[in-house]
Amino acid sequence: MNIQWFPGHMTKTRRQIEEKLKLIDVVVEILDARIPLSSKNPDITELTKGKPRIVVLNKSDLADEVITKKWVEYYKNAGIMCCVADSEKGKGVAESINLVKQVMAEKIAKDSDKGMNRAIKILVAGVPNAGKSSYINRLAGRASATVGDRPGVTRGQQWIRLKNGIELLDTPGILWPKFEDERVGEHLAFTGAVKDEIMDIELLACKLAELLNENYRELLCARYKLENTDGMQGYELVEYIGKKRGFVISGGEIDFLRASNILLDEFRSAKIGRISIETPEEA
Ligand SMILES: Nc1nc2c(ncn2[C@@H]2O[C@H](COP(=O)(O)OP(=O)(O)OP(=O)(O)O)[C@@H](O)[C@H]2O)c(=O)[nH]1
Ligand SMILES: [Mg+2]
Repeated sequence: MNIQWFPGHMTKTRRQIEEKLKLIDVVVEILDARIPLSSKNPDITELTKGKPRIVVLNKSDLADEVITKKWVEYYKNAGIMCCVADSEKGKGVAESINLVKQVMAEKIAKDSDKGMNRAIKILVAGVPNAGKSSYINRLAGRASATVGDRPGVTRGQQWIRLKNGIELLDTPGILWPKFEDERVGEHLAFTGAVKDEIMDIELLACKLAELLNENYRELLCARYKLENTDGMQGYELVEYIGKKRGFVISGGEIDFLRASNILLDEFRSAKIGRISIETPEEA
């Protein structure tokens, strides 16, 4: 799929992160728990090299619990601090701050020896729509940052100060100029990290349908009352979904775009079920 996903403002955000880096103590990278591989931005890793880092597996309420547990194990084995969060309900966000304090413990102790009480400054980074602003709002206990269910909501950087003195820098979501593997772009698009306007929604839905039929067939069939989907191609599945939902246009044809949008929407909101697209075995 040939997509233009890297608008100019992302270059600007990268530069702004670079400029602020000197101030930053810890990086909290917000990943989408359904796609921890694809939502890990290699540019952010490179940009923040040398800074202590914590990974937040956000939107865990939408992901497959069994697979999320495997991811936690994976990060633990890799020596990466990680926690599981649902920033919409506020689950796991406090735990992430405990991890921040843990990685900062030595510095905090040194500061306190010198009689200093410096605020910890956290860079909150991640791909568009991962839930960065929601995470910050949950920690702040107020709607300080604008949130929206589409990518590209946050447009500028903003410091938000918590009651305990910790300061968080909210940043616009960024992608990177080239996806090495085209599946990365697809997985980001499934979850809504790439603007739908630039995607071929029908093709995207076909790819998702095939993937679900392979890994979550029971959920897919139960949701759309499908039968015998073994070996079906993506377009056959989407058409079948459209037929079952009665999305018929003039001449008895199936409204393929409508069925495509429904499938994507219902995957994104976990109406089909809690689904993870990527497992640690692929890492
Ligand atoms: N179910 C669920 N939804 C979430 C979670 N975190 C955020 N959301 C929703 O995801 C959407 C995007 O959230 P934002 O906080 O705006 O995401 P962002 O990373 O700041 O996005 P940009 O600023 O566009 O890069 C919103 O509709 C949120 O309500 C979560 O843990 N679970
Ligand atoms: Mg935001």
